[in-house]
Parts: sequence; C-alpha cells; structure tokens
Amino acid sequence: MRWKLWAAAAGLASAAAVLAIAEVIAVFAGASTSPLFAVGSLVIDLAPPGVKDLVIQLFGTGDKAALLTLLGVIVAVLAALAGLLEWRRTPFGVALLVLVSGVAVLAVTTRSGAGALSGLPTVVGMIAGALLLRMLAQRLRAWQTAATRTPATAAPARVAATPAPTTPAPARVAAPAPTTPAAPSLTPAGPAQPAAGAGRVDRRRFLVATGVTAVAAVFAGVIARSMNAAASAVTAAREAITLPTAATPAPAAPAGAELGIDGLASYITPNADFYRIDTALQVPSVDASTWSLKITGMVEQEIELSWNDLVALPLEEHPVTLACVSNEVGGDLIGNALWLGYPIRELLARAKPLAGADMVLSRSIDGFTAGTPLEVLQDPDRVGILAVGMNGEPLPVEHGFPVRVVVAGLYGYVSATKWVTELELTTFDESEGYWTPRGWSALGPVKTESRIDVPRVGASVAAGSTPIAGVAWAQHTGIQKVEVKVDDGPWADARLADTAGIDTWVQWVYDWDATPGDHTVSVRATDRSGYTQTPDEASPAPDGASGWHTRTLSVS
Ligand SMILES: Nc1nc2c(c(=O)[nH]1)N[C@H]1C(S)=C(S)[C@@H](COP(=O)(O)O)O[C@H]1N2
Ligand SMILES: [Mo]
Repeated sequence: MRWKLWAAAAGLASAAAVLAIAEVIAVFAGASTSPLFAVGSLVIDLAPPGVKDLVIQLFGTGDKAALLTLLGVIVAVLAALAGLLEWRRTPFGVALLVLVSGVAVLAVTTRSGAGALSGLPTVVGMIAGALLLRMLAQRLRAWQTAATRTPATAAPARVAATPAPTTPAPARVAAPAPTTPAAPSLTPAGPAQPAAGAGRVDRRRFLVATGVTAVAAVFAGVIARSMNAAASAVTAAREAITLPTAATPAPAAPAGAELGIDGLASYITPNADFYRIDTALQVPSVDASTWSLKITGMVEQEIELSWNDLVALPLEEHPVTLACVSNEVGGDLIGNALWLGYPIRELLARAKPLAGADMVLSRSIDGFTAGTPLEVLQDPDRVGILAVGMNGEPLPVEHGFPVRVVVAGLYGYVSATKWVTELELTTFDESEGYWTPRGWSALGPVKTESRIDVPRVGASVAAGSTPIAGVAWAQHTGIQKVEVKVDDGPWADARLADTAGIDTWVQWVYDWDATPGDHTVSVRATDRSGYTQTPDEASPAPDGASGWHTRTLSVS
C-alpha cells in the first residue's frame, strides 16, 4: 500500500511539473497559451447543452469554479494513475501522461486566435513531465528493491512495529563506531530503514526528487499562474473598453496616400504588424481602471490623472510615424499609426513647470524612462500626446495599454514611453532616460531617411517597366523630395504619394525601365528644411543610423 501511495505521489508531482512548466513558458509565450483554461474552455464548448444547463442549475454563478474543481479532481486521479502505472508497468504511465497532456495541447491549439506556437508551453511541459515520471518511477523501484532485499525488512510498511534491535546493522554507514553494532539508537528505525545502507540512499534519492519536483512545481506554477491570470484579465478589460471619439479628428488619410504597389509598406501600419521594441521580458499588465498618471518634480502644482479623467478630456487624433533609433538603414523598426490622445502640453500648463526645468522624464510601470525636452512638449505646433488609442482601438497591451506617450519627430527611446505612469519635470543635468547611460544620446531627433521596399530582396525582375518604390520620413519636418539613382546614372525624382501631414512617412515610386544585367539602385530624401540625406554611413548608436539605402538587383 505504501509503495502505491508513493507511486501515486510521483505521478502527481510529475503532472504538477507539466502544468507548472507550461504555465511558466506561457508567461513569455502569452497567457492564452496556458493549457489550464484552454482545457476548461474546450470542455465548456464540447459539453452538450443539457449538461451545461444542469451545471448552471446546480452551481449557479459558481459553475466555472465547479467545472475547474471537477477538472482538477479528474486530472489528479489520472496523474496518480499514471504514477501507479509507470511504477508497475513502465512505460504505460508515461503513455497516459502523454495522452492527457496531448488533449491539453489539442485544447490550446484549437482555441480561437491560437497561433503556431500556442502548443509549445504544453508540449515542453509534457516532455519534461514524462522524463520526470520515468525517473521518479525508476527511483521508487530502486528504493523498493533495496528495501525488500533483506528478509528482515521484507515488510517495510510494518517496520515501525518491528523492534529495531532485530536489525543490528549500523543505522549510519559512516558511523564511526562500527565495533558497537548494538549501540542503541535513539532514533527509532525509520519506516524505510532497511538493513543495507543502499536502501536509505535509494529512499532519499526518490524522496528528494519527488519533493523537489512537487515543491518547485507548486511554487513556480502558482507565481506563473497569477502572472498569466493578470495578463488575461488586462486583455479582457482592454476588450471591454470603448474609446471616446476624438473631439479633434485627424485629417483623413487621403486616398492618394496608398500607391497600391505590391510589397510596399502600407501607409497605415496595422497594429498586428507594428514593430515592437521594449525592455519588458513580460508585457506589463496595467488595468485602465486602476491606472493613474502623476505629474511631479519641478512643478508648481502636482497633478494626478485617472483613466476616467483622461478619456473625459477632449481627445485629439494624429497620424504619427514612430521610429526606433536602432533601425538600420533599410530596416523595419518603424511604423505609422493613427493615435488618439490628449496633448501633454495642456497638462503641463496645468502643472506649471518651474523655471530651470528642461526635461520631462516619463516613467513606465516597468521602470523604463525616457527624457524628452520640455520645450518640445510645450511647443504648440508639435504633436506630443498621452495616447490611449492606436488605429481606432485601445492601445494593444504590448504597445503600452492603457496609456503611452507619442511625440512626433523623436525616436521612441527618448519619447514614446509605454505603460506610462509618471511625468517628472527635471533637468538634463540632473536626470537621464533609460538608454542614455547605456551609450545612446540624451537627445534623439529622428533623422531624415528613406527606404526601398520593392523590388524585394531576391525578387526576379524582368526587363521592362518596373516600379522601384518605398517610404521616406522626416517626422515633424516633412519630406520634400525623394530621388533614385540607378548604377552611376543621375539622381532622378521619384513620385511622392499624398500624406495626412508632415508627421508621417510618405510612399514614393520611381518608374524604372529595367535593362538586363546587374544593377545597383539607391535612394535619398530631402526634407522640407532643405536637408538632403547624407551618404555618410553611421550605425544606429548613439543617435540613429544614416546613409543611403542601396539594393542590388539582377534583371533578366
Ligand atoms: N515602457 C517602455 N516603453 C518604451 C520602451 C521600453 O523599453 N519600455 N521602448 C521604447 C522604444 S526604444 C521604442 S522604439 C518604442 C517602440 O514602441 P512600440 O513597441 O509600440 O513600437 O517604445 C518606447 N517605449
Ligand atoms: Mo527604440
């Protein structure tokens, strides 16, 4: 009986490990990849209506808790059974564990919105759990074999009732007094105190492995689960939000903003395709209903603003292209979105910055900070907002839900703080943003740049009329002209699409008459201040890449 209980315990510990490992990986892969609730949802979806009604009738609003409890009991029974099976009839226990985990993999990967990697956490958990179960069962058998080898201890379960003196073997192999074998031990012979020392070692090997597995699984599993629960709660809260409409709508993106060329970046970047850069290992879970923003530091009047305060203000809408300072020439760490928010300028006017303040240090819930020049945020002609909406939706969680900063014309690292909770008025002498002590410039105005999108790298180009097209940007300044050069030819003007304003990128196209052979095409932009992109190549650090984007094409 005792061995059976230990075998069941090994099964339970292994199953706990499967769930805990899946839960921990789901912290990074996304809370929706956690198998726990996926299985629950699958059961709810598959349950016949009659059963659903019955459960609701019996448990009322506690129906979900009842379901989860029932599922928990079933999983625990199956886990114990897997332990018993693996101990008695290896590898059937592992097979059972894989089977049950397989159902969970099926549940996660068939949920609506499941991605290609949704099953990964459960699969990794399953493999680790199977290996653990095998190992624990092996150790249990080793212990059992050692314990039952000596006839005197043939019935380990009853050892406690057996007078210890009948087993005169030293309790401790390393005991320094082997000459006095009968030395009365004060510690009663433990239940698993076989004649041979090896039995004790085997016993310890099993108990430690099982104990460590169980404790680690419960500990890590509970922490990971609560993180995943918070993330799911925020996702649900976000989906429930309806944003107010803008008091000042954006200039509509003109029909002519989109050249309609295959392979060219679309004028507005869909949220799902928008590049994401941050230092957050796990996306912070901030609920709008508990969010608040403080304006602190060198101000006459500290201000605190809740989500309801913020969305009650007359919001503005602005199309702004956001770029990362780490974007290489030709890179894709840039995107254009329609942002809904409230001008920071207005809030600063309420807080009344003290003389001498020249930096607004925006601080995120995750500790990230960005140092933005105060005068930029006070400039009445500059878009600088606390954004709550992105392309008509609440900010996606990974893009800063519920509130982030967006400032036109500055790289993200010095302006675009996501999950923002504080604006501290300070000075560039006193303070620095997150990236400045890490080798990046304190100031980060966006550099005027242009990029070739088509023909794509490696595309086969046929001789004849071929569009060369891409995007160019100089946020807050605007693009004046884009030119293309083929081989050693002259710079030729590209045709510019329309834009909603100077804060966004612009599509451009050059109608090229491609001739057979290898060619090199380059692009350069001139902004409305009259500056033409330098050919001098600079890498992103410390203040943004520069140089002409060039692509080699072979035409046949
Ligand atoms: N909280 C927080 N905000 C942040 C960052 C960060 O690491 N943490 N990275 C910044 C950088 S470097 C960039 S380029 C932009 C990217 O914003 P996105 O991920 O929405 O594209 O966010 C900025 N805001
Ligand atoms: Mo960035």
